[in-house]
Amino acid sequence: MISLFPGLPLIESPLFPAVAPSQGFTDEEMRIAGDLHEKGYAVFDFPDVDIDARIARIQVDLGPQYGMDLTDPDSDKTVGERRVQDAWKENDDVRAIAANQTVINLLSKLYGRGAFPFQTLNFSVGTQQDAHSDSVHFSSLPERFMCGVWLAMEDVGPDAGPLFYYPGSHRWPIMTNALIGRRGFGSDLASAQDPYGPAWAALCDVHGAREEVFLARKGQALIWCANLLHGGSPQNDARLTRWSQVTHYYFDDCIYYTPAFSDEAIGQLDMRDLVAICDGSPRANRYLGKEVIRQRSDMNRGRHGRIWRWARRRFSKNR
Ligand SMILES: O=C(O)CCC(=O)C(=O)O
Ligand SMILES: [Fe+2]
Repeated sequence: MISLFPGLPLIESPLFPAVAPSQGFTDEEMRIAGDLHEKGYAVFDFPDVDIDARIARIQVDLGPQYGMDLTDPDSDKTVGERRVQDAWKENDDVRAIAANQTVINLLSKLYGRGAFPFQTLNFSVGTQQDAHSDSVHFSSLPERFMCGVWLAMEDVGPDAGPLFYYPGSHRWPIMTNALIGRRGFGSDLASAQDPYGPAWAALCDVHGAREEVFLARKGQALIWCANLLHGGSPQNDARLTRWSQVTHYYFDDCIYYTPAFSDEAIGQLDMRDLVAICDGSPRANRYLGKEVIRQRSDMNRGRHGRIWRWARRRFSKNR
């Protein structure tokens, strides 16, 4: 029966309740799968016996990049850089967390396709990011084959800007340019998520959605589905750190692209050139088993096209 909808992740399939019992899940895997299906997120203990040592090394290694004064407990920790993107390229521990084989195996089982990590973000403090779903930044065709795994690298209290989310929002319409009536391909928006903000707020209103926060314990992790609405709560106490790592995963045999800068209906896709963190190899865009070759003209245009990449290297320090 599962083969009826190979274009949907197992945990997001309407057939999930009928097919889940025959997937060979352990009790813990079944709990995680059920939470993802129902609520769009699931919490688990990060499966790495060396996690404390890794966290300590990451804090020492990445610490200077954030420009905070860690020697003074009363100093403002929010002054400098809040995030370091793709530290996996230089830092073995960030890479080991992203490429954790137990997590990759779990995600592959939950989604029904091979998972691979493609991006890391390391935060020293809360992001205070507005509610958004990651699917406007990175999505797949077929859609929903993307997820984030957020790891608490210290205990996170209510004043440190904890992660928040709206349980069940993964089932709301996926935000696209078509939905809000905007052209995206080749546009030069400063923010990929701002144009969708009022539409997400309206959905929260009509659903009477209640925000939940994740007061995480160090070493706990949370998987969020591609379309779960989430963000970072306000950081009430600027003296606090909120060390955390997010790893974003895609799944095999998909087109990987940025919806905010695409117009799907007319075939203008801002496709990504990906490298899988777990083996360092490129992952081509594929659709139903066949590689999708981009048109030469499209390779130059779009947010991830050659012209944009050149301009970004030339004019910007860190985007
Ligand atoms: O850590 C947070 O506050 C949110 C991070 C986030 O939204 C993301 O990495 O996609
Ligand atoms: Fe996000």
